[in-house]
Amino acid sequence: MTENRRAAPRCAVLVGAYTSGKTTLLEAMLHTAGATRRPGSVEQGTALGDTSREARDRHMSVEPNFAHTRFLEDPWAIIDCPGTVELAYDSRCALMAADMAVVLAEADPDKAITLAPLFKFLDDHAIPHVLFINKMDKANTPVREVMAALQSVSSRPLVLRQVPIRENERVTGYVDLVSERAYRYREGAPSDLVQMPETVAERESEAREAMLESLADLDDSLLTQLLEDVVPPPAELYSRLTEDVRRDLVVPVMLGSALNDNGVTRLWKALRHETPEPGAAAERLGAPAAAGTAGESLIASVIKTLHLPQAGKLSLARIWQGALKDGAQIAGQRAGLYRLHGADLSKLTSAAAGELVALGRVEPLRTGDLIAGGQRVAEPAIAWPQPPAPVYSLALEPEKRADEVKLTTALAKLSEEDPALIGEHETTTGELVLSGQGEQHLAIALSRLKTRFNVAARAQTPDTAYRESIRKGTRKHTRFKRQTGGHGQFADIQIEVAPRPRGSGFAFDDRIVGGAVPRSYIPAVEAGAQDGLQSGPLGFPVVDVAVTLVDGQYHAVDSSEQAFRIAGRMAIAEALPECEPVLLEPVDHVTISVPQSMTSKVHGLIAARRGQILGFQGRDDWDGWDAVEAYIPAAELSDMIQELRSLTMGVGFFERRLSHLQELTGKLAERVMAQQPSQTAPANGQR
Ligand SMILES: Nc1nc2c(ncn2[C@@H]2O[C@H](COP(=O)(O)OP(=O)(O)O)[C@@H](O)[C@H]2O)c(=O)[nH]1
Ligand SMILES: [Mg+2]
Repeated sequence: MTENRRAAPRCAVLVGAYTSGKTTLLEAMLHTAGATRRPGSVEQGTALGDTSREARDRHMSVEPNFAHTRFLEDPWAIIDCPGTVELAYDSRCALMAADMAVVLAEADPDKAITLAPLFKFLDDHAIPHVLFINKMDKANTPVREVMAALQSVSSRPLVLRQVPIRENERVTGYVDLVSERAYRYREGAPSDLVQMPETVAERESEAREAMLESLADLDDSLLTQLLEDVVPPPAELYSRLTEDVRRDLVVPVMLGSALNDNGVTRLWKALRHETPEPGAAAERLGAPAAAGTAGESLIASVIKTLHLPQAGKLSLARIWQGALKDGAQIAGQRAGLYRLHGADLSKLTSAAAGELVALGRVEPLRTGDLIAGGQRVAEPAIAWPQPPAPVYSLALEPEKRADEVKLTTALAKLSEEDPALIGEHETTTGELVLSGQGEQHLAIALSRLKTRFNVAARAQTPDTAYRESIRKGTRKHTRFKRQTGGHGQFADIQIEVAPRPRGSGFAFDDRIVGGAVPRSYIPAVEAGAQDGLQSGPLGFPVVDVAVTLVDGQYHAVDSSEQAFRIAGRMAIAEALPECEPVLLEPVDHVTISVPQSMTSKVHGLIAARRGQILGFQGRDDWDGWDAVEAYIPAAELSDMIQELRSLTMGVGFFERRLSHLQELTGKLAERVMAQQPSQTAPANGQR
């Protein structure tokens, strides 16, 4: 790197488990880079990030925090992502446009598994990343053990770059394995170069050996040198590392304490050398292909959408090519140009390739959009990752009836901000159902509805879409007759009702001969039957029933379509109670994904929820993970994600789709019916 080069702004994204110290590391990075005089504190609420009401209430990041700074003249954007699994999609969108990810871990082998989904995502997309083992100030597990646990969940080799120096059980510094220099940590200040302590020498040479072997696995000339006992010069090692990291072939591992600024300058330097130019991320997103022949036209990717009370809609976008001026036309609209830094939104006049900017009020833009030449690319060559399948839902109702429309509009904005949130009117139950990644995810959404959109909503477990059917058939003769003033109403029908196979739906037929019921009235009987099936004797829609009109009578003056429709409905209402009604519950086909060591726990979970295991097998796209398939009643799925996560350290997840309806009898059925408020009125009460 030449010193006079004007570097394009690069983007590092901080990810990792919840409470591993990402937001604290962002503070330490800004402080170390000289952007702040003293680091803010998560504990004291003085950090740059986590300023929203929802973040403060929960003492955790609930949305990405954006920051901009310079380190040794190079411009950087840093995105600090929320760590909870329920908000993982935000991190994934940020990672898509990252030049480098910094994965935070704690020095705790038991927590390593929580990083498995993140490592898989990074490696599936070949996103360069470094691992920062944080909280070394209170770590007492040997780094070797932590490394082994982390390696078991990473498909790429982890290369330890530092070994800790311990004095009296405390980590007081580190040895850099490339330069073989020892440093002593100082609180809130750069480390001091010191003499390498005797006690660490053996561990140092062993770890250095391991590092060299990992690098030699990827490079023949290095391998030859090692075999010939030639000591490769640091410059060569640095350049090998840089190359391998940029291609996501190895993952360097660094140690530190974000809280005390320890190891943070070292991390910055690694980022400075090893982070590729923005072109690599642009390539990953298919940006050059979108450029076509237009060499200098604007290309950018939208990584996050926000709706802020004052600013309105903001699309956070990374520019890959071209320059962007305030007021430029994007997707047919005039885009305001801003920079979002913490909670501060400042106006920009122009921005260049590499920058992370906020575009104001461009309504058509969505997260994941590729913009080329001022237009959205309709079908980008490289697809943006889909939001995860919803695993938890709540039925919402505005506290004030008049807020119905306001609630739907606000939900639409929330799903624009976070596509992992889905608000939908459920046709089967008539409820407005909000679905997402878990209790916390939805609680945050409900809070935002109130604080940002001023709509209060009540939430409850959504209704299960129960149905009912019949076990045997019957024949019914029904006469509808009424004399009201002038001419009356008259319809007389005989129907046969019979059960049909499960899943085959409703069927109607007639065996009318000799015009006992005129042809023109027969469809009215069918419509009436369907009316009657809307709600059966148990209070639920009736399915899988055959109705046959077998005979009837009419009156030349008093009969009408309406009269036959009413008769059809009455006949069904009278017939069904004689047909052994039976409750049906929806059963979903569920695929649960978990690390193989946890598969047996999942079997227990399925059994406890009246599920039926169909089988399990290793996931072909994920080493060490199983996919367990089962039929599980939908009613048992409403809170399953909580239990699954508590059994699997948060990493298990599932996908579901409605499979079929199945009979529900006994106590469970009684309970469902007792809770059903809209029991049908008796048949003759329907007039
Ligand atoms: N001892 C110690 N605590 C830390 C360190 N970094 C962060 N913490 C604490 O860990 C907690 C979670 O930190 P935070 O930055 O919010 O984690 P995040 O969820 O990853 O953003 C806070 O109480 C921090 O003060 C560290 O290096 N050492
Ligand atoms: Mg945080």
